[in-house]
Amino acid sequence: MQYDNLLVEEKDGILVLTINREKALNALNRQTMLELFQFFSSDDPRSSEVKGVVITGAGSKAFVAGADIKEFLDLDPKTGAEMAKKGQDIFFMIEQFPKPVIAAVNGFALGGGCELAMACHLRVASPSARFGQPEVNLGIIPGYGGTQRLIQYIGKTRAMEYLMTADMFDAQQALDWGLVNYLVPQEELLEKAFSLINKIATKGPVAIQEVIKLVNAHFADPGSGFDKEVEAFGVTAGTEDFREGAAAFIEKRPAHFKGK
Ligand code: DAK
Repeated sequence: MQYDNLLVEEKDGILVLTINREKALNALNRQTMLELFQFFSSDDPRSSEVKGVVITGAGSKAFVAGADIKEFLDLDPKTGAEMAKKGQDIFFMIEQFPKPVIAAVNGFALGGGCELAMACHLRVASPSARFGQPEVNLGIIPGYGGTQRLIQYIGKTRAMEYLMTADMFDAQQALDWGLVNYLVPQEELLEKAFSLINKIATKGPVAIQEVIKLVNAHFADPGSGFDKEVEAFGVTAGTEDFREGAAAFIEKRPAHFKGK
């Protein structure tokens, strides 16, 4: 598939998706949001050979510096709400993607950029990463899930402060507060994301899909997570992969999973 604002490169079975609008600090305009939708709904990242997806930003300054402010000047209540719904749906699609999606945060991750990073399953950041939800500076609120996901990662006390003050926090704070999984030098960012995906790729693919669904289920409907775990356990217990994984353990050899 051809994209204007996304670069898609395959390396060792991993798709690296680069938001490619460096001059606008990779701000998410409508076209980029559409392309994210097209990418995640296409067969490319779902094909059985793909181990996972890494999302990063072009250049060394920004992951994504927000939604493209220059495109939002003509919003009214109806189009604003419609766009928030569409944007949330795209980010849900990333959050529920059946293979690991890792944000490699290489600079500013603000507004929609912070929301995009939070929709990914894991985050690795470089020392130059800066996170924030500065929407109130513009007189709006986050519309792509930021008010909800920021609480999940950094807790209500901090989320309330950063959503109201529009302040940024740095990569070390993001690590200490649990928003990012690893903080690594800029030049090792992709390598770290790749090593996480390669490790996950040695596990049972059906089990990984179920883990993603269940962790997300906790936040969508906390009361039903235990019941969903019982159901999902039944699913994984019936797979060929489980039989292979158990046999491999007993035979003291690596497992060869088929995703069945
Ligand atoms: N949108 C458009 N252009 C942007 C941009 C953005 N978010 N961020 C940066 N740019 C552009 C700048 O305008 C500048 O373009 P030129 O002037 O060169 O043409 C270029 O990128 C370089 O930026 P700066 O010159 O400002 O670079 P600095 O190093 O001085 O500053 C900065 C870097 C990241 C601190 C600064 O650029 C900045 O504060 N950027 C804006 C951050 C921000 O407020 N982001 C938006 C948050 S609001 C919605 C749902 C969600 C949202 C909106 C609507 N709906 C449902 C409708 C979400 C909104 C947000 O994300």
